[in-house]
This record gives sequence, C-alpha cells and structure tokens, in this order.
Amino acid sequence: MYTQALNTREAIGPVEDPEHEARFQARVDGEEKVEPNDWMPEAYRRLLVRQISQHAHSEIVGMLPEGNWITRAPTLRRKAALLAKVQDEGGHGLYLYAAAETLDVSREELVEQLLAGKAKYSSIFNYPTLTWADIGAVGWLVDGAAIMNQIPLCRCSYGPYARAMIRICKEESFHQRQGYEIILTLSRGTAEQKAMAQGALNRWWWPSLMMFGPSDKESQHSDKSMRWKVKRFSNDELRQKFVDATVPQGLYLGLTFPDPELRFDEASGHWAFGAIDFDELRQVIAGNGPCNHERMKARRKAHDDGAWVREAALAYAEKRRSRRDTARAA
Ligand code: BYC
Repeated sequence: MYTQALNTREAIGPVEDPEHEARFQARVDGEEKVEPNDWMPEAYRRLLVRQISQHAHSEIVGMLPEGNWITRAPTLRRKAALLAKVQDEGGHGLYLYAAAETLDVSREELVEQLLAGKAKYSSIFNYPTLTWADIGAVGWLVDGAAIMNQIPLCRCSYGPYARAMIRICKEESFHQRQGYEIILTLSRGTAEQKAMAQGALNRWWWPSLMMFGPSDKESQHSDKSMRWKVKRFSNDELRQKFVDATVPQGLYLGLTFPDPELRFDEASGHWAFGAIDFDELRQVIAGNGPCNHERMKARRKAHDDGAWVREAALAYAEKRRSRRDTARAA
C-alpha cells in the first residue's frame, strides 16, 4: 500500500535506546508531532498500531448495525442520510487503516487479524439495532460518545492519526445530529413513537458508557498512552464528560435514563451515575456479546464476496505497470 512507502524506519536506528527515548519524550512534551519516518520507541509504535487498527475495525464493523436499516428507513430523506452516514464510516475505516500502515504494518495483515477473531473492535457494535429508534440512539449516543473520545485524538502526538481524526470528527458531529433529530422527532410523536425512543435509550445507554473502556483503575494502557500524548484524558474522565453533556439532551427530549442513581451533584458540578456492569463489558469484548458471532460472520462473507474486486484491482495495476514498462523501454 502506498502509505508504507512513507516509512523508511529501518534506516533510522535502534528501537530501544534511552538517549533516543529521552529526546522523543521531550519532543512529545513540547507538543511536536511525531511523523512516520521519525525515531519512536517500539512500544509507542505497537500502542498506536493496536489502537488505530482497533479503531479502524470498529468503523468497518460499525457499518453493520446501521446498514441493517438502510432498506427499512421510514422516508427517502432518512434513507439518504443513513446511506451517507454508513458510507462515511467506511471512509473512516480507510483513513485509519492508511494511518496504521505508516507504522510498518499492512492493511492485509490487520484485516486478517480481524477476520481470524484475533483483533478487537468496539464492544458497542455487538448489540442489535431492533427498531428504527435504535438508529437514532446509535447516532445520538454512540456517535456522541465517539466524538467525546475522538476530539482529543485530533491532538494525538502521532501526526497521521491526529490528522485523520480531524476529518472524522467533523463527519461524526453531523452523524450525532442526524441521530438526535431522529430521536427528537420520535419523542415528539405519538405515544407509540415516544415509547420506541425510550426503549432505544434503555437499550443503548449502558453499552454507550462502556464504550469508554474499563475504569481507570483497570485500564492497562492509559498510563503510557497519556505519557505519550496519544490519549489526553482517561477513560473515566471522558465517560463523565459524556454523561454531563448527554443527560441534559435526554431530559430535553422528555426521556428517562435507565439509571435510578443518576442525579446532579451540586458539589462537583457533575452528573453522578450508578455502577457500570463491567462484567458485561468483559463478556462482550471476549466474544460473548449478543451479536459478536453475527458481526464476524458478516465481515467474513463480505471479505470473501469481495475477493474478485481485489483480484481485478491487482490485475489492472499489473497491466498498467507492464504497459508503462513497455512504453519506457521503447
Ligand atoms: N470495546 O487499557 P484500556 C465509532 C480494550 S468507532 C472493545 O483502557 P486503551 C463509530 C482495549 O482495547 C468507536 N475493547 O485501553 C463507528 C484493551 O485491550 P487490548 C471506536 C475495549 O486503548 C461507526 C483493554 O480493553 N473508537 O466511533 O487505553 C459508527 C484495556 O483497555 C473497549 C475508538 O476506537 C471497548 N469499548 O483505551 C458509529 C477510539 N474498551 O488492546 C461510531 C480510539 C477497552 O490490550 N480508541 N477495550 O487487547 C481509544 O480511545 C482507546 O483505545 C479506548 C480504550 C478508550 C477504546
């Protein structure tokens, strides 16, 4: 892939070296961007490959629960918006795979890890979209959580990831509004429509909070990630920001959050919420969520069905290369 051509790191020097590491940390602390050909600690490279590839996989698998409703959207306007949104998610996956490829790993390798069940993707996409209101909830809550997590990634120390995130965040904010508008329309509709919106909030609220990952106490990567300015806020900090931003939006809709402990805490100025079921998150990440099996089956089928496209693209590239070689030789 072309992005790998950016990377000529073999010529740059040893991957573990305290002197280089101190200089690297000073650059990061000084808010300089790290670029593909710069020296970087091997652990920094691995942390980025892990996070960026999981992020790319999440975008691609995330197309499935929403793609499921394209043919059933209630109006042409809703259908066009949903189609564009799902296409955007595919585009986000592609920018992210391209960013990962600048780190000495190929897209083929990453996709293979996903299809073999060895790579993670966001837990949220292992929940089903049962009603049209769920499409609203995915936009409002899932994209809302994604934006909260991803805006700080625009300032991530690794240049290609940070730059990819700028465009992704612009598109995500449009997605969030389209979701909120669906839920707003339903919550101002008939009693049945309002009940649909409430049902979607009931189903998606807790899984959305789980998107931010384990608690700070349990998070394995946060320390390093914050030191290297990949992450700018901890999992719990971002989760709290999301709750503070989202609860007033839900109350404006006249909906009730499925959390009897949710209350505004005057002393801290934050919304306090009940305990998250982190066992459920662990189960979903381990492959035992409601839709893990179905999602992977759909991805494998799409990959197999697309084999002819990849073969045709390779054959076409080979034909162009050999025509160019012949023309040069003449
Ligand atoms: N689901 O040490 P921790 C989207 C894993 S796409 C699954 O805190 P870290 C959208 C974690 O990977 C949304 N796994 O990790 C698309 C690690 O396992 P490994 C995706 C999770 O990296 C379409 C272990 O648990 N967004 O927005 O410091 C339509 C320990 O965690 C989850 C991104 O990928 C989870 N929820 O923090 C609509 C954003 N949480 O790798 C919307 C970029 C944790 O050691 N990623 N794990 O095997 C991040 O910001 C961070 O990677 C996380 C986790 C906050 C997710």
